[in-house]
Parts: sequence; C-alpha cells; structure tokens
Amino acid sequence: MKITAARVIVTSPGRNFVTLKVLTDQGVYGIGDATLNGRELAVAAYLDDHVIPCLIGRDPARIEDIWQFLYRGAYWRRGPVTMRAIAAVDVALWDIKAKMAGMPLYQLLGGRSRDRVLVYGHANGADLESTVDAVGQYLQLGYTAVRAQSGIPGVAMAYGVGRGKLHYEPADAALPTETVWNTRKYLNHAPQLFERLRVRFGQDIELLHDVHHRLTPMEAAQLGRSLEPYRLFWLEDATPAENQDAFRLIRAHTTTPLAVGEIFNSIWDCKDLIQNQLIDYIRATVVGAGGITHLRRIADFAALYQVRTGCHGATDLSPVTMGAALHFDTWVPNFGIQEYMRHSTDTDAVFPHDYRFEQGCLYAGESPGHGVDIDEALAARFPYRPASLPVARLEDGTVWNW
Ligand code: CS2
Ligand code: MG
Repeated sequence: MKITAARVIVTSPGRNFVTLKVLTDQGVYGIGDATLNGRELAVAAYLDDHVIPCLIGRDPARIEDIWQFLYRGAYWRRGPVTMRAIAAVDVALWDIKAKMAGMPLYQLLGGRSRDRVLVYGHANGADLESTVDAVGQYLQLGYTAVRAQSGIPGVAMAYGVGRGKLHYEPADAALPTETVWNTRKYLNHAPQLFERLRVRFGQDIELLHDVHHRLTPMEAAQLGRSLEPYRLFWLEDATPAENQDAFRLIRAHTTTPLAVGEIFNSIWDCKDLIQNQLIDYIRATVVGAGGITHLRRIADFAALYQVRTGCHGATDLSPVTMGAALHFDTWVPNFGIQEYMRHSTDTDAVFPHDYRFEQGCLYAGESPGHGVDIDEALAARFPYRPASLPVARLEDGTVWNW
C-alpha cells in the first residue's frame, strides 16, 4: 500500500481549521487535524513545503516509522507548528489503518476500557449571577461536569467569558485584541463564584476552573487553598509551566487537584510534572502532542504515577481531533475527563462525524476509522479569515500571560 497524495484544506466555517487528507493507492483515505489557533497558515505551509513531499510513495501502515522520520528526521525537534503537522499525519494514518481493518480506531488501540466518555462543558457569564445560571443550563442539558468562568467587576474582559450571546471564541480579530488583567480582583472574586455554585447546586456535580496561566506560583497556591472548600475537579493552568518545577510550590500548599498541558507538545513538556507527581491531570491532546502515537506514550507514562488524562477540547480543535480524542479516551486506561466545547452548526456540517453526546457523556462512533470526514465542497465555501488570540497586559501596561 502506498500514499499517492496528500492535501491541506484550510476552511473557516465560523473559525479557522487546517485539515490534512492523505490518499492511498487503495482508494482509502485518512483525515487529520493540523489547526493551531492564530497560526493556521504556518502549519499549512510546514505540511505543504516539508512534510507532504516526504510522504508520497511511503507505506501508510508504517505509522511509527513515519512518526519517527518526521520527528527525528527534521533535526529541529518539538514546537507547536512541527508537532501539529506530525499529529495531522499520524491521525490520518491511524484513520487509514482502522478503515483498512474495518474497525473503529479504539479497537486498534487495545479496545474499549469504558462505556462512555465523561465530558465537561463551558459555562460562563458576565457576572456571578449569570455564571451560576449558565452552570444551571449545562446541568439541564445533562452535563454532570461543568467548567465555570465569570466576569470580574473592574476587569473589562476576563478570560473565558464570551461577549453577548456568542459562543466563547477568543481569536476575535485579525490582529491581537489587548485586554487588561488584575490579579488581586480575580483572587478575591473566584472563591465567591464557587461558593455560590456549591450553595446552589450542592456537592454532587463536578466543577472545573481555568486560570489560563495568569498567576505566579505563590498566587496559584493561595487560590488553590481558597478553593479547597468547594472541591474542584481541577484547577487548570494555574501558572505557566515552562518551568515545570514551579508546580512544586503550588503542590506543597494545596490539595486542589491540578491540571496542565493544553499547550504542551511532547512528553518532555510533561515529564517532570508527572514523575514528581506535581499534577493530577494531563491536558495534552492528539492535535497538540504529536497524534495518537505520541499521546499514548504520554498517557502510559502518566499512568505510572496515577496521573489521569483530560484532553484539551476547545473549539479551535476541529471535530477531527474530537473524533480521534474520543477513540483515545474510550481506550486509555487512566482516563480522567474530556473537554467538550460544542462546535458551530457550520463546523459540524463541514466535518460530518459519528460521535454523539448523551447525558453528559460523548460516545465514539462505531464506523471504521476515527469516524470524522471533511466535506471539501462545503469547506471551500468558507475561506480563511485571519484571527489572532488576544494579548493581556497588567493595568500599568506590562505585557502579561493571556
Ligand atoms: C482553553 C482554551 O479550553 C481551554 O481550556 O484554555 O480555550 C484556549 O484558550 C484555546 O484553546 C486557545 O486557542
Ligand atoms: Mg485551558
């Protein structure tokens, strides 16, 4: 079997997505996601200029060998652009292998470890009241795990809060929008939100929260401690993790479970955090961390330390990533939870898929492969539109972590 062609499809059905389609001489094709929010065309160019020419003529069944070739063979290892391109190839090749086997992808990974995949939804509101109401709406939709993010008095645009009635979508303008951040106001406000949520909804639901890298380690330790009475499922990205040791300080001061890793792209980003048991959940996902081949390596390593998975699943990850992640989640023994931000109707139409939501869980489909396709004719009707993630500054003008 040979790869005969591969093409990159850039489309914007509400937001930008980069998709790789790998074709073979047997007529079977595979689909992979290569979307990197705000940097889509960089990955498209990397695929077109450096990766696709190396794929033509290769045996698509040699997934591991192709992964190693693209990773080691580039000499320049890791990084979000490279690793997303490798992920797109890897997921497309797993899709081909599973289609050839006539099996849903999770069967090739080792089969089913669970009946369904617990997901969490994103509730947010401009203030405490509307955020509490939004959590209530998610519970009515059947969710049992909800992430809550609230607007903060005196902070014009807090992380995670949508504007108007739109879905939350941070990449909102061609050039980065600038926002102003105030840590003190946030640290005062966040515990009030979770106090209200527990009073209103009781102890049985799972609540999650994303700090989005905005605190120093000591501030994160303070927040983790102040949230302990509300028993969060996790506190995410409490501080930037380039220095993995920073989590020692947070860990030493709080029992609030910690999640990190949506911007990690290799096992080396996760290694110290996992082996020193500084986190509880690893957020790496197929598109971010080199595909199924590399993510399963991270998950197996994490399992040694009882660290569980919590794959990133924001809307900038396409339905192709969601489909692949659900097969991964169905198999991975140390599964924790899966993030699920719903895509727009246009996005769902461009990417026909067989996964489905029911009672707070997602179910991987049973069709051969990962179960997600792309309607190329429809995709062509949504041309690329430049969109960047915002940049945060402190009130004195200092650039901060968005
Ligand atoms: C977020 C993301 O889903 C999350 O937890 O941190 O929404 C993140 O901001 C985006 O994926 C950035 O592209
Ligand atoms: Mg996050």
